[in-house]
Amino acid sequence: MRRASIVGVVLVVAAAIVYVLLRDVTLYEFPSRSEQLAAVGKVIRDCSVCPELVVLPQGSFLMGASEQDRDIYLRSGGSAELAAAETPAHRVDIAYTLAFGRYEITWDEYDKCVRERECPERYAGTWGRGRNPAIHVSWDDVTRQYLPWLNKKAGLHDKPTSFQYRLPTEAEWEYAARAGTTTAFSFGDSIDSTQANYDGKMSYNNGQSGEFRQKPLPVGRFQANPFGLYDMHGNVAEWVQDAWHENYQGAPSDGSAREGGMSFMGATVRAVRGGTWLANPGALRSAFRGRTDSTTSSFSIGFRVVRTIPIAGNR
Ligand SMILES: [Ca+2]
Repeated sequence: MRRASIVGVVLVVAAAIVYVLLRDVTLYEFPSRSEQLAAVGKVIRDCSVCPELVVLPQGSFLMGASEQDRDIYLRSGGSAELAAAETPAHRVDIAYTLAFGRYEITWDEYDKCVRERECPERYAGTWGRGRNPAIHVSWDDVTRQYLPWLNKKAGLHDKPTSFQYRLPTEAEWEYAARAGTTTAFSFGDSIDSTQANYDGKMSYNNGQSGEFRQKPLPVGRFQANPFGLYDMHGNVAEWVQDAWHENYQGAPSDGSAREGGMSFMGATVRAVRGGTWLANPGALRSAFRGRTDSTTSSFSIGFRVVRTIPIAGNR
């Protein structure tokens, strides 16, 4: 009896150690398709200063607004010009495994790069740092400084670029925000201020009006979406890789980013997604597209990171 309980304790401790190790060990690739399927929904972290990532399922989805989504948006006072940017809706296949940032990158995470003098110091406003999302960080700051630093910390800098941390593409971002849903938001066609951080005084599609908090909130305050991701709707809008294009004519269907596009004062205009803590509810829709140039430092724009995990021999 006694020996059995000692063996039991040893097994539990061993399992706990394996769990902790796995959580903090970079998963360069899945040994097989079955291990990749088993990992869907798991949270991984590649190093002590690395953000948590959620392993997403592969799949395909309709990118852009459905007719119903657009009708409700326009009826709710949405802009016809912005609605046109969400068309034509088109099928996108995400036929690879994405590990997607569980939260917006926080000040705690960003400032570790600043302390090592690899990222520029950025202003947090009067709202504090800690678990609040990092803001005033430009697309250029993210891609030229934070991501190279993070890849070095995770030991990914000398791996093939297909392993490395990067911004999500616009298609990947919408796939992650929808999380298998086709409604305006991952929780349905209306929204209230218990579900996300935005200008909750404004109602949408007969939803309740509520609180306008007038500031970014620490990440993870609201319920996660069906993929286990937090704050895809609201809090801070999020940089994506893609250059801005007026609509989805000619958009790729394989999840890749679009480059080219327009520039402003010599800087490429990039898409930002998800709406902000001071946005109207229509701007939090999964289909909604914002834009600004890559040098913009805004109190309402942050970011999250992703990386692809290939299956061995299948990069
Ligand atoms: Ca967000």
